[in-house]
Amino acid sequence: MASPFRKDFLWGGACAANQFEGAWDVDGKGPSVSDMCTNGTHEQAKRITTQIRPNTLYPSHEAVDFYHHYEEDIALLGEMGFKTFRTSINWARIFPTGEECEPNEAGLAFYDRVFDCCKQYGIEPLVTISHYELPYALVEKYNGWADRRLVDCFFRYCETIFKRYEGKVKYWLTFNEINCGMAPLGAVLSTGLIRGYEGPVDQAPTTQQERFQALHHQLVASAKVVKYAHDNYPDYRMGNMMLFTPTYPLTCNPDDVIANQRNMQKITWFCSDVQVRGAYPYYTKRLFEELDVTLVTEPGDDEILRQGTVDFYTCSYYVSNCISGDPSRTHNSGGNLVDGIKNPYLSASEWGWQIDPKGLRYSLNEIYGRYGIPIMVVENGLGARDVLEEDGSVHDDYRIDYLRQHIEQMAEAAKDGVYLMGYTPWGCIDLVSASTGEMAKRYGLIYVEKYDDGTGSLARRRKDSFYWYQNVIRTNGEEL
Ligand code: BGP
Repeated sequence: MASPFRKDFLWGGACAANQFEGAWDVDGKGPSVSDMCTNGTHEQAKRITTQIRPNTLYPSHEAVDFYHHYEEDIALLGEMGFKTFRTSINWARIFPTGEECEPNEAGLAFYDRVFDCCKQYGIEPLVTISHYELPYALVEKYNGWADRRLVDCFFRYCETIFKRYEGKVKYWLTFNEINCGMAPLGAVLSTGLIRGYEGPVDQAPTTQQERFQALHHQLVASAKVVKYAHDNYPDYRMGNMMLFTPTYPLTCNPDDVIANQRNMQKITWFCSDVQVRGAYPYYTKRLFEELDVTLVTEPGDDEILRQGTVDFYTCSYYVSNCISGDPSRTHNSGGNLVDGIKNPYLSASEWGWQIDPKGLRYSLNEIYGRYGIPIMVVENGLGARDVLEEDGSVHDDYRIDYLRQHIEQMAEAAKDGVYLMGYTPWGCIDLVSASTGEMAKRYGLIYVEKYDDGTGSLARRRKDSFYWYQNVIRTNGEEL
């Protein structure tokens, strides 16, 4: 049977600078928010510190050292047949404190080398401009995105990289999982509302007011740079990036249905409604009244949002959850940044993330039905413990099963008529977990010998999933 995927489907994988580059203070780079985070576990949250503490492990500092292994790593991605590679530029490598007059040439030159190397293997870079790499100096000075002045800092950073990588990069995503700024962890990693705060990353004291205000600044910044790119670089394709967690009504009780609809509006649709449609959605007024949020805006903001709509929609997809209208029901199911109630029909990963391949088909139809623009799934995958055999092999059939089931559902969505541009499963090279700081929670098709205590040779190994995915790409998804 012919592949349901487009001929130009962008098969690939995704990583983020802060989670795999390491070299956190090399060649003039400044510390980012992620560099101030210690390691943690599923049970014990990682901590953010205001200074680098002695005798403390900061997993991003070395990570898996892509900075010094990029040639070897990109060659492996090329061997798998990648058409695209999603990675981020580390803002703090380009503007170490966020406000220098001149960018850091050594940082810019590093990404030249990375993109040139991708080109050598026919791999199209897909660049996230901001993926938890806010220069920590902007937290100290401005309390992160709480301050409107970050819009200008971000704009200058974008002007710089758009100009520098013209001809090398075509696909750009503004903010990784922009909606995570509503959640406590996102208020640390994404919006940086933590001036002076030292403690567990899930307990930083922020209010809804502060979080939505910071989000407004990011939404304005995103729209400004999208418009700027459209005006100055007509070849550029600009995307948003959402954490997409579909939630279902726990039962067919209309109270559950309404509660779920409202939850979806707030968590899952709110930011993309702005980024795709160019205005705050109709339900904003009531939502803000209920959350006691009053936005401070500037004249012209509406115009900026209207003019800066994205060309394509992207999201991460890992889990689904259930929502009840009964406030006494406790949320007992996890996920990346958002939680909910367990779904009795689904199993979960060791980290409590519910596995729901059909939810992906459902989600893609919902997104396409709402917006009608091309969609790319830019994160998906199974965080699991792997066993490295003595002969260097890793038999990760559980990961192959997970990916196969999700690709099958993407194929169904494509047959349903959804315009799917591509698929980049998360952490194609093992890397540091964003939520826990662990190495043991691995997503990769490529194993890296690096462990939770910070030790390891950093040697790269091909997992079984590496060969499986190579064949998926070769057959454009016909052989799963
Ligand atoms: C998303 C982030 C990634 C990534 C992934 C997996 O929320 O965009 O940065 O890490 O989730 O999450 P984790 O690393 O916590 O398992």
